[in-house]
Amino acid sequence: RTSLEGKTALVTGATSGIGAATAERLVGLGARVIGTGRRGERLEAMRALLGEDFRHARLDMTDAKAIRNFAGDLPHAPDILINNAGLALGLSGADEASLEDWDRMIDTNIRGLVHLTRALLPGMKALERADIVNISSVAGSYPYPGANVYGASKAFVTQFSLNLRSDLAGSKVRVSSVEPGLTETEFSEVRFAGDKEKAARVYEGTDNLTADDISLVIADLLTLPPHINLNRVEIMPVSQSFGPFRIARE
Ligand code: NDP
Ligand code: 8X3
Repeated sequence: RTSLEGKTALVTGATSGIGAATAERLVGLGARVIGTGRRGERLEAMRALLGEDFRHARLDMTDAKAIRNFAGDLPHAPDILINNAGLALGLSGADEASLEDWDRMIDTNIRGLVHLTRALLPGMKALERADIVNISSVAGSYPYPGANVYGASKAFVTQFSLNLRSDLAGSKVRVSSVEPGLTETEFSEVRFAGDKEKAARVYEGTDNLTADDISLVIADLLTLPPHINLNRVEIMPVSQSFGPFRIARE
């Protein structure tokens, strides 16, 4: 295992769920973490919890100019970039879904992620070694009803990760697509517009994954010997598996 001591990690969406758990774990492993998100009070709470190894900046991933300024103001490129900020909005069929929701998922999960990555990539490539971990989803590989644009945005994240590997051939930058399944966070609360009861039902009786579980996998891949690149890591709780094809009959 390699050490994260002295490394700087940028974690987007560090105010909740997988991002918050990852920030905490990486600080625990000796990294200095810069956490971002829109909710300033959550970032302050993370700072109070994690101390001076956690620095933070408010950053809305749908704001291209803010991303450019944020990346330009960093004193140096991070050794580790965890592209985690993202969301699903709604579970309606594609003929009924809100275009506004679709735009916001595209702007956050795709546009924001590629803008930040593009801004940081030259600096990261110049480092002796660096890591990019993109949080995709099982929804990027397997279709399910109502996943329409969310799932497609995650398919983009996975393929972008693999294409980054192609473009970074010969460099020391590793890139991984981490693809979690059912993980209890604020994800479903956001998807169902704040309906906590509906969100809780998603996880009821499932022995689901937790944000901490995903942070464990992320820490694992970051501390593997530097010549090992996990291209894709798909993770499900044992309670989750695959359904049959749906066949409509006359
Ligand atoms: P949470 O809702 O708990 O966390 C989402 C994080 O993303 C928050 O920190 C939020 O910060 C941030 N975020 C959302 N929109 C924006 C924005 N416009 N600008 C900046 N930050 C933003 O959910 P998860 O922890 O579950 O989600 C993290 C990632 O994991 C997402 O990409 C999600 O798609 C993915 N994922 C989740 C799974 C699950 O089952 N939970 C499974 C597979 C993948 P803030 O609101 O403060 O801006
Ligand atoms: C989140 C997992 O299955 O709810 O990406 O789409 S799922």
